[in-house]
Amino acid sequence: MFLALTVIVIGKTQDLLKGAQGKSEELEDHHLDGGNDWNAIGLFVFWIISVVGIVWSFLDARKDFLPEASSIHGRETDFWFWVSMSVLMVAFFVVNTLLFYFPIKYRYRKGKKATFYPHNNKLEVIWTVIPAIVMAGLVFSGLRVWNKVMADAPEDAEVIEIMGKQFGWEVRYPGVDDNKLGDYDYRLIDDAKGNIHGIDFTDPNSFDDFTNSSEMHIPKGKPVLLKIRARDVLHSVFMPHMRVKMDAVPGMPTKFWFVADKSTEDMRLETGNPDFTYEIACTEICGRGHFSMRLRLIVDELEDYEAWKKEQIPLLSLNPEFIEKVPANLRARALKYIETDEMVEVVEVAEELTAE
Ligand SMILES: [Cu+2]
Repeated sequence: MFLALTVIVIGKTQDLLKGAQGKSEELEDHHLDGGNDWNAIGLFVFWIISVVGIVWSFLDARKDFLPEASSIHGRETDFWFWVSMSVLMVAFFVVNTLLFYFPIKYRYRKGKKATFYPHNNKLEVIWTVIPAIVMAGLVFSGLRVWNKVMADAPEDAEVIEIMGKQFGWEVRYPGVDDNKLGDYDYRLIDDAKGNIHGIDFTDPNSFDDFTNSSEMHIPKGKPVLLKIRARDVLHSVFMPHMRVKMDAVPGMPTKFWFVADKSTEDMRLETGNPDFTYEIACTEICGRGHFSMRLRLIVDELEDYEAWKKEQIPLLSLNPEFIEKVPANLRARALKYIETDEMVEVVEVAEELTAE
């Protein structure tokens, strides 16, 4: 196919060169008359086929579009996305229709002379000012929404940390007692000893922190502040249904706050799909296991979320040896998380299992 096209193009070029060298008398009628008609019509047909293709591919892809956003800011950003899309589509169709129509209207015809029309100030002003106003309108309305999304989270927001690593997401919750995440330091990361987050146990806020790497729970209708970080390379937190996307950068914490207002259960009813589940994906190619960085996201009703939180076991309870890192004056407070009823139970079950 490509070779055939090359041969045709070379042939055409040779004809044109002959024309330029003044040997064109008998070529003129054939190539510059009939040929021009066909070129002009061909271009316009190409445009019509393209329009059909564009409309078809858009309609065909609609079934794969994301459902309506499940977050408040998400519906606002979607609205402006579609406003921009509509403006661009109108401009695209008008400009290209003219572009492909002009070769027909102004094609060569015997005896027809071209007009010399080098400049028109009025036209220049119109096609500079109108797009400038429309573009500025789009940019500023987008910026207004962006500033809202990036503003500080409300005081009462649920703070949750999500950390990207090769390859998976580690989620840390501030616990039920203080709603504050404990400090961390990358130098404290110790996979072998279970401190994958590098939590600093000299900070009492860390005592009740609990973690999860298999799924993430968030409450419905309450602001959630995601504190985002990465342990090794660049990752990117993407919650498509929430329209949340933010890079996770090693050494440079980022954040994103939002309000999810449709629970997983709501979405199951809305989509009619009993298996519907929200998800988090990594959208930064971060290595060979990038594809596997999928995390289930569960949006619970507030009461269910609070109940779920109470069932979770703090990291300190799961790894009592971390008590060694706790300064002596804070040990009494830390011990509370080790000598709990649940922990006694866990130890008993573990003993039973080993006995078997
Ligand atoms: Cu990643």
